[in-house]
Amino acid sequence: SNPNLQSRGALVVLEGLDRSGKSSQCSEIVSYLQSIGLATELWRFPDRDTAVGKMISAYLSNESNLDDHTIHLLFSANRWEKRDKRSLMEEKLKAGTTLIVDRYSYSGVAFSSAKGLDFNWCKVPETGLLAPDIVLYLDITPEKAAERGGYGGERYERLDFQRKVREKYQDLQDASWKIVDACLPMEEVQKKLREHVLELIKACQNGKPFSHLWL
Ligand code: FDM
Ligand code: MG
Repeated sequence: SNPNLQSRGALVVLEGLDRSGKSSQCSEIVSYLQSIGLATELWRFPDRDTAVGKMISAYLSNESNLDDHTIHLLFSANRWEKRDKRSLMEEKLKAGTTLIVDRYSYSGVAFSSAKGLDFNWCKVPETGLLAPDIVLYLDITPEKAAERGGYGGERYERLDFQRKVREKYQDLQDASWKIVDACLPMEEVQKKLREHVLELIKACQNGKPFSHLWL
């Protein structure tokens, strides 16, 4: 049989600035898909529970300092380590589970290049990871995002820096991206995301082939 025509789950990535509503919308989509009987899991990067994730977490909370290149590679390693022994991500998808992923390689490139690291250098360690079937970008200006109760105390949660990140996100957009206005009422954002995801899940059930970064 043609392996390209195997039914599988969808790899859905949500991206956006801090306070764009990503995490809430991720949980919402997961509950919705599960409620209509679709096998779905919520993933997020960084995954702070792994050994590498703990180093990332210490860095983000300013408990440790690392060279910009070093932390960039740790974020990337945190995605690669999900392939320990076997590709957990691909296995889940092949088993028919849809993965809703809160941040992925695009955050990796956008945040590190916003610090001044070379954009193409930032992309290299992500090469060969599974490409998402869709990137749902929750678009918001950093000013509007800041109005939503402000940022927490983590590194990167500053208006001037978020402005740079938004520009880098714009340079990363490709055909797999859907831009959703994050300032619409929450129910409308929710509705748009659900529509995109349901259409995609159908395509994946019909054997949409996998692809890898960078498309
Ligand atoms: N971040 C996230 C990066 O700098 N690189 C990455 O590869 C990823 C996945 O980590 F400021 C940044 C983005 C954000 C911070 O993310 C922590 P959460 O979603 O706020 O936990
Ligand atoms: Mg954050």
